[in-house]
Amino acid sequence: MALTNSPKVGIVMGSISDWPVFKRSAAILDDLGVAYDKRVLSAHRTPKELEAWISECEEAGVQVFIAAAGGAAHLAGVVASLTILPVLAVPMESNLQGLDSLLSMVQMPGGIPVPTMGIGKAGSTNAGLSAAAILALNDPAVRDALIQFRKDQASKVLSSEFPED
Ligand code: RP5
Repeated sequence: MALTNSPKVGIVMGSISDWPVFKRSAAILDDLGVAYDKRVLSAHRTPKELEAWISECEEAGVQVFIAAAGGAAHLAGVVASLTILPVLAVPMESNLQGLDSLLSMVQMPGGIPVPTMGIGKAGSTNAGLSAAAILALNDPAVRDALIQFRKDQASKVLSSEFPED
C-alpha cells in the first residue's frame, strides 16, 4: 500500500482491535492539520513488513512515530530499534487493564528510549499532541494550531456549566 502524501507522523498499531482507542491520536493530528500515514503492523506477526514501512516513512520525511499495542507490547521498542526518530508509545488496555502494556513500553532497557503515554484514551490523545509538539519546534503552522488548541480547550473549561439536579 502506498504511503500517504508527505506524511510527518507515522502511526502504527499492533492490531486493528487497537483502532477504536488509538484513533484519538489520528483525530488530534487531523484537527491540527498534520499529515500522517497509519498502518496495522505487528512486531511479532509482520516484522519484515514493519521494518520496510519504517524505511519508507523515513524516506518520505516522517519526523516522529506513534506506536500503540497491548499485552506484551514490544511494538514501540522494536520501531525505536529501527530508527533514530522519536517513537511515542501508547499502551492499550488488555486483560491486565493495560498495566502489562504500560510496563512493556515504559521499562525499556537504557539505550533505546520509548517515551510512553498513559494507558488508553488519554494516552492516545496525548500522543497526538506530543507528536505535534515535536513537529512544532520547526513548523510554525503546527505551533499556531497547538496554541489555538490550548485556547479552545481553556475556553471549554471556563464555560463549563453545572447540570441541574
Ligand atoms: C497486540 O495484541 C495488539 O496491539 C493488541 O493490542 C493485542 C491484541 O491483538 P488482537 O488479538 O486483538 O489482534 O499485539
